[in-house]
Amino acid sequence: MNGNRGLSSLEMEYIRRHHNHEPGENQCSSVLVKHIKAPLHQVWSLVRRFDQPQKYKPFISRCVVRGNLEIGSVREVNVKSGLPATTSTERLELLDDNEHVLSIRILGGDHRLRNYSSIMSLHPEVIDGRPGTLVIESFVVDVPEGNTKDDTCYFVEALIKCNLKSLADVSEGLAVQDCTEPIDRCTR
Ligand code: A8S
Repeated sequence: MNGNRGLSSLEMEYIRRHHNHEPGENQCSSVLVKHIKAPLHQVWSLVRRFDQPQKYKPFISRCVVRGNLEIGSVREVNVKSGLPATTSTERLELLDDNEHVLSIRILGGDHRLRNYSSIMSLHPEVIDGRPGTLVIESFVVDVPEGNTKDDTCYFVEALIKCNLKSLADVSEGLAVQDCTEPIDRCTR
């Protein structure tokens, strides 16, 4: 955990409710928070697409899901060049369209994240008087041989920050498109 620095009591309550990882001795775990100026349904429509992470994740070039999209579905993800990885195999653990929670687990791939599992939860909020979305993403992962907990957390947090920034950009773009016309139905 990041020592709960800068988290509001509401954020802490959401984390207690949805993000209860139990990191082992040789694992690291952390939570990131992002406020997005787009309504929850817009952000959720991107997050819930387990079969299309490339819609907002900037490092993913391709994704294939075998079989139907359901809990337990597995996706094969290709990573763009320039990163210390090319593929990742990931399983859908939880997809809750009522609570807006998505959880995935990494099963394998040619990267160093072993026993990685993450949870994303979305919560409606009001930002500057308009509908916005609070996104909370947490993870737990093994600390690889020869790395420290801090290094591992820093690496994963950096990737997730990029994903959340991009999620905000794409969702906010969709929210602006929604505003074209008629003007009175504009949600931003
Ligand atoms: C996610 C979160 C992460 C993805 C990481 C942390 C990854 O896709 C990238 C580089 C790696 O070294 C590991 O929700 C892996 O996507 C960009 C291939 C898993």
